[in-house]
Order: sequence, then structure tokens, then C-alpha cells
Amino acid sequence: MKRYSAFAVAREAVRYHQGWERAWASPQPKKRYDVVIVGAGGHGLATAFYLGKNFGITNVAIIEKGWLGGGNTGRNTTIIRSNYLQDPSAAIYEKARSLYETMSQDLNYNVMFSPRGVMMLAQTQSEIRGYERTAHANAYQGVTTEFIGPQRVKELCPIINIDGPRYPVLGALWQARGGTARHDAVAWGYARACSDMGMDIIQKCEVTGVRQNAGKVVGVDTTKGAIDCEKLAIVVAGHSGELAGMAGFRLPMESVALQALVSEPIKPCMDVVVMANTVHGYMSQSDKGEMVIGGGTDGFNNYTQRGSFHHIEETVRALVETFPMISRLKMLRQWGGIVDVTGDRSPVITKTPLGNCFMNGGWGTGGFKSIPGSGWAMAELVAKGEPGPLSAAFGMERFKEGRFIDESVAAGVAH
Ligand code: FAD
Ligand code: PYC
Repeated sequence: MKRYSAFAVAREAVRYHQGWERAWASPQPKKRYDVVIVGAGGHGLATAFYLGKNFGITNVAIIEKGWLGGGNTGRNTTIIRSNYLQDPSAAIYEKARSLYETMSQDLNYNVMFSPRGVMMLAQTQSEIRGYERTAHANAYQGVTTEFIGPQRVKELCPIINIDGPRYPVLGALWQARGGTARHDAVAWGYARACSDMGMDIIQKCEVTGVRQNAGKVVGVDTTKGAIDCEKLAIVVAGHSGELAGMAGFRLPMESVALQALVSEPIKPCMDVVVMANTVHGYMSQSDKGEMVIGGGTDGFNNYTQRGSFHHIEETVRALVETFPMISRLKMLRQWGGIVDVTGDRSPVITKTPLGNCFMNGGWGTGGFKSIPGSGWAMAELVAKGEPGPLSAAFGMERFKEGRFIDESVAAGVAH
């Protein structure tokens, strides 16, 4: 793989950009792989990348029914933060956030990580108490956050109205090194690096069955034929329940649509990310100038990757008291993705009843930020067959044992 650099851009400029090679190969599937990963979203691709980088396992196929990054990875609003409450969550989200800091260099691909700062507004007394508690917990966990007052909120984000009649801004949980990254670049960067290690990314290939013998997976059936494998990793977000069904077990997860929308592009007016969880809305400004806006999940289970009018109305209505300027904006586009939500709003990175089959899912509304940390932990689980320190608490047996990792507040998005 040729390195991307300022020199390469200059060289290609003088030869009319004829020398760029394809970023990743599109091979036909081989008969057999050491590891088959189902799902070429961020988590599947990151799992493959760290299998290669940390464990030298490169005879890997990543099987994708659509196009890579075309699931939630390419549909999310790209907020990155690690201000969670519980220790296992803080550990994996902070690992992920720290990997984002150097991701562009590690992948030789510009993922446009922008640590512009993320604030979660406190608009009720109970939110003040909750976020102060999180700030204290984060201090013990080595995650840098602070609780700030309303004047500081206004300094950081001048377009905010802190004196709203119903929900005044009383403060915020502020993470200065949280931010955003370009979502599809994350998928593309990992894909390019995986392809360079000799892994096969097979798009437009749906897994339709999980073949088993004596309690172990022997391969998968796909729309491009049967593929054998030593180990299977299922990393399919909103389709986790379906794949688990094919493998013969059930998951404590449900699938719902989460929607987002963007406004027409406007001049730069907001250089932080703001989440207003009491009213169910959040907003940031993209590099193109669009205001990126989202709210809570749909109130019913579904598999549609579409937006709906009621969502625009509800979300904009929720935010307009705090951001009066959005009442004058035209909304441009909306969309939805299918998120996989667990009862405690924490993910599973887990062994399954089938010895050589592993599952990563349940990231729900908040798994873009965790992609590198999750891939790191999942690669360790798949390579060693046992969870490492980052994933030990996230096994699905916790739902039987009552060891919940309750992140219903830190998840930020109403569901
Ligand atoms: P995906 O990217 O969905 O990848 C799974 C892949 O599996 C898909 O490409 C799918 O086609 C494939 N697949 C499914 N079934 C099969 C099959 N049978 N065979 C082969 N392939 C299959 N998170 C944040 O941290 N910050 C945010 O700001 C944020 N905002 C969001 C906003 C919206 C509107 C949405 C929808 C989500 C948001 N999220 C956010 C959540 C985040 O997008 C997801 O948690 C994360 O992208 C999940 O990544 P993934 O790789 O697990 O899933
Ligand atoms: O997890 O930070 C988050 C988030 C914001 C919007 C959707 N998810």
C-alpha cells in the first residue's frame, strides 16, 4: 500500500491523479479463513485490524451484506466522549477516545478527529447532582471531565440561551478532549489497513446461516456460497438478534431506529458539541456548516433505516428554547439507523454458547465513539478465546447474574 502524505498529494497533482490505487481490494471469498467477522461496520473492521496488528492473525474475512460503513457507522452523528459513570465503561470508552487521538497517524488515513469539546447540559437539579457525581467518578477513573457553571457554558457556546423559561441551563458536564471524527473515514481507514494486511473485505455478501457441528461453528452460509472458519465473530449492531437466531441462541437486546437530521449549511457558529438530555436533543456543526441534530430513539421496535416527520418536529421543538437560532434554519436531510439496545444500556463483548463463536453488539445509540476500544477488546477475546481486562465485565452472563452496568444516563440519548 502506498503511503498517503503531502508529498503523495503533490506528486499526484502533477500527474493528473492517475497514480492513486484503490484503497482496498474487493476479492471473491476463499473457501476457508481462520476468522470470519460478520459485519463491516466500524466495530467489525476495528476487530479485524487489531487481530492483525496485536495478534498477527491476518487470514481473516470481513463479510458485509451491504457496503462497508453503510450501517450505523456511516449514519451516526460522530460524537466521541468517555464521560461514563461505571468503571468498566469509563475504561473502554477512554481507551477508545485515546486511540482516536492518534488514529489518523496509526491508519495513515485522515479521520478528521476534532477534539473540540463535548458538554452535556444540566437543565434540572437532578442532572446537576448526576453530572457532579459523574465528574467525581471520572476523576477516580483517570478520565478528564469537569462540572462547569452556566456562565462558562455561555462562553464556550455563545449561541446558547441559558435563561430558558422551562429548562434554563444550570451547568454542564464538560469533556474538553471529547469531540467528533469523520465517520465514514473511520470505516475507510480501517478497511484500507485491513486490506493491506491481506485480509478480505467481502461486500454485498449476506450471511444467511451459521453452520455447526458438535457445539462449534464450522462456517457460514452466505449469498456468495459457504465459507468455512475456525472462529466466528458476529459484529452486526441492529441485526445482532437475527444473527444470534441463526447461531441458535437469544440475546437480551432489542432493535430500534435512531434518527438524525442536518440543517442547511451556515457560517461557523458553534465549535463544541452540546447534548441536552433532559429535553432529548443534541447538536454540533459539521465541517460543511450544517447543524447536525438528533434526539431520542423511536418508541417502537423496527428495522427501517429511515427518518420520519414526527422526529424532526419533536427534536427541533425540544431544542429551540436552548438554541433559538434553529427556528430560522431550513432542515435539509434526515435519516435513521437501527441500533441494538440492551437493558442496562451497555454493550456485550462476549463468548456465546458456541465455543468458537463470539459476539460484539449492544452499543445502542453510542457505539461510534467506542469503535477502536471495542475492536481492541474484541480482537483479544477472539484471539485468546477469553476476555481481557477491557471486556471482562461485558459478558452476556451479566444479565443472568444481575451484574448490570447501568449507563442509562451516560448513554445520553433517550431510549
Ligand atoms: P454497523 O455500522 O451498523 O455495522 C454492522 C454491519 O453489519 C452493517 O454494515 C450491516 O450491513 C452488517 N450486517 C448485518 N447483518 C448482516 C448479515 N446477515 N450479513 C452480513 N453483514 C451483515 N454513537 C456515538 O458514539 N456517537 C454518536 O454521536 C452517535 N450518533 C448516532 C446517531 C444515529 C442516527 C445512529 C443511528 C447511531 C448513532 N450512534 C452514535 C451509534 C453508532 O452509530 C453505533 O453504535 C455504531 O456505529 C455501531 O457500529 P457497528 O460497527 O457495530 O454497526
Ligand atoms: O453516545 O454521545 C452519544 C450520542 C450522541 C448522539 C447519539 N449518541
